[in-house]
Amino acid sequence: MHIDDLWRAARGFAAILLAGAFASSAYAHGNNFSAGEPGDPKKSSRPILITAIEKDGRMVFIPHRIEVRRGEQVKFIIRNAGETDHEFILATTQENLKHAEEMRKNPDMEHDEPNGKKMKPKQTAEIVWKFTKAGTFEYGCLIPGHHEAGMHGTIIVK
Ligand SMILES: [Cu+2]
Repeated sequence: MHIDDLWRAARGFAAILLAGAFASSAYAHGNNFSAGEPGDPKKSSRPILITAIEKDGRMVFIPHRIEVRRGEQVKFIIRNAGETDHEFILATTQENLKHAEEMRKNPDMEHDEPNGKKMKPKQTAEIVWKFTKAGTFEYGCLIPGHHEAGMHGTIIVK
């Protein structure tokens, strides 16, 4: 191989590394939520009340299905009306299942993020969220056993 070709290859490789570094830093800064983006609390939003509760041997969110318009800003007001801790994590079903798997290994993982809150019994949490992408998303409780017990809901963004 000629020395010029080696240089060209080396430059190409450096460009790939640089692109990768930018991509991973965007992810680390949390700009990469699957269900849209954190909302602006100063702007108006549609309030949606959600109750987390244990019921008839199951664990549920009421309601368990919500429809949102694409671009709409929503304020989730989530009340834990149950007798044990619950969480509300907004993502895709696939991400929530993967996250639930991680929590089985590390059950004391705490959540206080733009897309997820943990509530003790009788506590209420709020999440202001802007649904920028069309699709089907999920809110789930990832405390071990809860998702399996029924604690997840569907959000349809049209
Ligand atoms: Cu729960």
